Amino acid sequence: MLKIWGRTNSTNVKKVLWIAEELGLSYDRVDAGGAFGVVNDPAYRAMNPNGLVPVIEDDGFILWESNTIVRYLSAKYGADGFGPTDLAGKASAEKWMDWTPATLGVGFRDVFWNMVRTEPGKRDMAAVERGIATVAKGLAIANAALEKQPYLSGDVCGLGDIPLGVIAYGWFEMDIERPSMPALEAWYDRLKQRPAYQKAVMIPLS
Ligand SMILES: N[C@@H](CCC(=O)N[C@@H](CS)C(=O)NCC(=O)O)C(=O)O
Repeated sequence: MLKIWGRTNSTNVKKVLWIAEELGLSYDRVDAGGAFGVVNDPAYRAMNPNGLVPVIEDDGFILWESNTIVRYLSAKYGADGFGPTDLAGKASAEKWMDWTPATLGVGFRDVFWNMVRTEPGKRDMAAVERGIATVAKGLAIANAALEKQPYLSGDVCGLGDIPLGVIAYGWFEMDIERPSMPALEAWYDRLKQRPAYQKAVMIPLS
């Protein structure tokens, strides 16, 4: 059976849990990372020398890097993949997978760590403000794309929606001021209707 290492509150682990739920996969999940430790155990480091979560083991095959795992599971277990299968449609969707951490990753982390994982008196609010500005600038690009199509993957939800979908939950649920982006908000509302998203992503922020 598929095995997934990673704590459920991790942005990168959520991507893997979400695709696993979308594909209806059975899996064993092992808590790892953060307060659970495990990631520095020699056996874990042998699987992932980065000491980060997530990692999967599938029929003896070990894989790390969340977006790569999402692609792998979709290709292996999705009857028609998850999202576009034609080459151009798939590439158009997948660009959002790579764009999301590259464009929003650092800014989102600064906002999230301060607002969710740091006591109010100890927050670096300058970093929060900078992070919000960076994320908002990036999200405006996604908002413009979503004015033309219902999902980042095209007409149906797919691979391209997964990384930003996970970040969107944090963005919209944190106690921060956000600029209005109607197309992005409508897309987020659509994601919230999905049982797999509800189960894997919509858990209390921690
Ligand atoms: N590029 C990696 C990043 C993985 C990563 O940074 N994971 C974080 C959690 S979101 C982590 O392992 N942090 C240390 C820990 O949880 O102990 C991926 O996408 O899988």
